[in-house]
Amino acid sequence: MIIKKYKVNSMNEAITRIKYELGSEAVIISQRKIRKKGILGFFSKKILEVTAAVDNKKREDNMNYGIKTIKKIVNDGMKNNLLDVDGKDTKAENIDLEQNSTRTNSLYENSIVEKNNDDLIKEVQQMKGMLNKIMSNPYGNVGKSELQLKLENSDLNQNVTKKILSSINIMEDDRKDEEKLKEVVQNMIKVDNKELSNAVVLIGPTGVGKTTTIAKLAGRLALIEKKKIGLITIDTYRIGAVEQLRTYADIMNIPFKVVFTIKDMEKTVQNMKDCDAILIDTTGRNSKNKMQISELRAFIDKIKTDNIHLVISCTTKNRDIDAIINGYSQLNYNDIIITKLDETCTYGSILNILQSAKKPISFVTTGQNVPEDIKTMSSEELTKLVLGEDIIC
Ligand SMILES: Nc1nc2c(ncn2[C@@H]2O[C@H](COP(=O)(O)OP(=O)(O)OP(=O)(O)O)[C@@H](O)[C@H]2O)c(=O)[nH]1
Ligand SMILES: [Mg+2]
Repeated sequence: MIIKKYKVNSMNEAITRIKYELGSEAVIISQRKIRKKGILGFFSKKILEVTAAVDNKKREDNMNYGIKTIKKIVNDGMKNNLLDVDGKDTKAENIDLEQNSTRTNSLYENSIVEKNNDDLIKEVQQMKGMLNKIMSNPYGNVGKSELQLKLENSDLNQNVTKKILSSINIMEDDRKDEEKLKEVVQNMIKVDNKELSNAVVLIGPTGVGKTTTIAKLAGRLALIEKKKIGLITIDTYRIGAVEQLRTYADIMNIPFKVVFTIKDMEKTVQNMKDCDAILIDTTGRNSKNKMQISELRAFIDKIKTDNIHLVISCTTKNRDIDAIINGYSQLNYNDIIITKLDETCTYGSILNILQSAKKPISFVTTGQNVPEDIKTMSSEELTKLVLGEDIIC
């Protein structure tokens, strides 16, 4: 037990000094007003004498607790950053600290050596090792498996990466990780190859390639598969949008109608019911604009189809994918079309999109040429793209 007296001008000053010298565990035992000693003291203002005490053992326990807490924080940080740090490599031999951390740690060491506490020294040394690892690895790559780096390099987002890695972890066979990876990714990609019939609606953000994809599909169905096709657009919003599709319709000699009002929608689809498939183009809408999405929904509800495809570009930023998928979810789309595969070299976004939407992929588009730059791909082919084993030129 340490007991100490403080002569101070106020209680505040006493508390500050006690905390600084004895620590926050110290308790005040007594306080009284006194005059300074000596003849001059008799005429001086009274001061405060505060007696405080602290239990040595408690202080030491606190310090141990503090070190354990810091160690835990460092450990957690390591786990978050490095995923599989097991603590084995954190021996004192690895210590090669940068200047700042050496200074901080030596403060700890001095007080510990004074106490002759071997356990504490060991713990601090372990902390040094761990801090050293974190500092020598600013990008957090140490401890990441090759597999994890491969997934990250393919632009797969964190959630999808975690999902893949945990699926691989619970697979109990002797195959190589690479083989397991392919199987896991392939199982995550669902493809919808059903024939296009009745009313087929394409929706999606602005500029992703809806109209071009409609023209490609029309070309494929009418010119190659020799089917009777009708074209409808409700995009009377963007200047030139109607003319864009009318041009394709004229070249392919396909009936083409423009729908201006919700009231006309049902009737126009009805009038084309002798077609094998009616392809309906829509206005590109900002997924964050609920009004625009609701307006679009009012049109689509009149079409009464379960052939709604959300068109989204492969070049969409990971962070925007979820917003688009969520924004359009109220339109109850059935499939995903991913466009502009030719504009990127990493295809992780394909899996990010499909995982976020939880819908199958129907088509991919691979360039601006109508009608040839559109195709269906198997989950095996898409897996190769996602894992960087194939590329679209
Ligand atoms: N590189 C590439 N460009 C494409 C592809 N598909 C469409 N485009 C181009 O993307 C641009 C926009 O295409 P649109 O078909 O007008 O896109 P949209 O979604 O109808 O656009 P809005 O109607 O304005 O919402 C055009 O320049 C197309 O040629 C593709 O697969 N690859
Ligand atoms: Mg368009």
